[in-house]
Amino acid sequence: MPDYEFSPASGDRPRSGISKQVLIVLGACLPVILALAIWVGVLSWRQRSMGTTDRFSAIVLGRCLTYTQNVHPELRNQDCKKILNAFTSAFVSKDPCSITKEDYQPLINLVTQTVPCNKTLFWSRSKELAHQYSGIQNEMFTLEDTLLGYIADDLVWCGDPRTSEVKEEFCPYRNENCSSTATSVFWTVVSQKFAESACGTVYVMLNGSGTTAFSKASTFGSVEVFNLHPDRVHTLHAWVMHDIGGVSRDSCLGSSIKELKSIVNQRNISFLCQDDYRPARFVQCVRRPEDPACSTLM
Ligand code: DN4
Repeated sequence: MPDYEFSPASGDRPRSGISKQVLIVLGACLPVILALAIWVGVLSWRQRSMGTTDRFSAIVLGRCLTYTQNVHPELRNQDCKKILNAFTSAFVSKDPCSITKEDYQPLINLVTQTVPCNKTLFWSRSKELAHQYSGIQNEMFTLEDTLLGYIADDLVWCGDPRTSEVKEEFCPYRNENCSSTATSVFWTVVSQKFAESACGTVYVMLNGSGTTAFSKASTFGSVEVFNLHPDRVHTLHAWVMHDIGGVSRDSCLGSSIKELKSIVNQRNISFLCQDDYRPARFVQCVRRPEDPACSTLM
């Protein structure tokens, strides 16, 4: 009998020394395996449990009114109820993994907003700083400083073919089984439109403290760069920012920026790059004025 077989006569205990060792090792590993299983379970539950943001419709309508009445009163004639209806109609009662760009077209067609030339600011892995910067330099526009980006920023939403309700407890996460979601298609569509309408010199804030400052897989690298119109955009100017007190993993001299330059130049657009653009550095230093990197800034 092979030594891994169990004998009823010996009370179903393994007969050999190797089997005992295996059992001991398994016994020792069991708590670790259990802890890992619980951790993975909690993570996937948290991912799956991210549902449509509570009071989604009220938030979108409120943001739309704030934006069109107070932030950019030149857009006061936009009809926020229509915008909300077009937004929700794009995804309610639909499978969240089968939403198409066309579903959002009625919403896109409703909103006409022009960003002045030389004032478009893209970002990748640097959302917080880009928004702080555009909040101060308020003639600069990130996507989230335009009406469509503003109403949706940081919200989650999805529908369900079985109901006409906006509210849905679980919105699927983007993964191999759901390559695009109601939210991701929206950001792709509005990012594309934002890039298409840019003109003059456009800017992008990148993060040189992450693994790579530029990634072809990001929305900036896969959608926005390829939807700039070379007849309207003559220069892309990149600012590679590094966290104050953080590491510098990539810079204007790195290979990811060389790749970006090559993509941009192939599209007949000039490319400039600047590490730690000074005005944005000042914004970073507001939080950490005592840091040596900030005391030498003046
Ligand atoms: P990023 O910093 O890599 O991503 C920014 C955020 O967008 C993260 O929360 C990403 O989630 C999420 N995101 C990115 N791509 C997608 C996608 N295809 N579907 C769903 N979520 C996505 O920077 P990025 O270069 O990917 O995107 C930033 C640029 O695209 C900016 O220039 C914006 O104009 C525009 N954009 C803005 C937003 C937003 O305001 C979202 C997407 C794109 P994860 O990949 O970390 O899970 O939220």
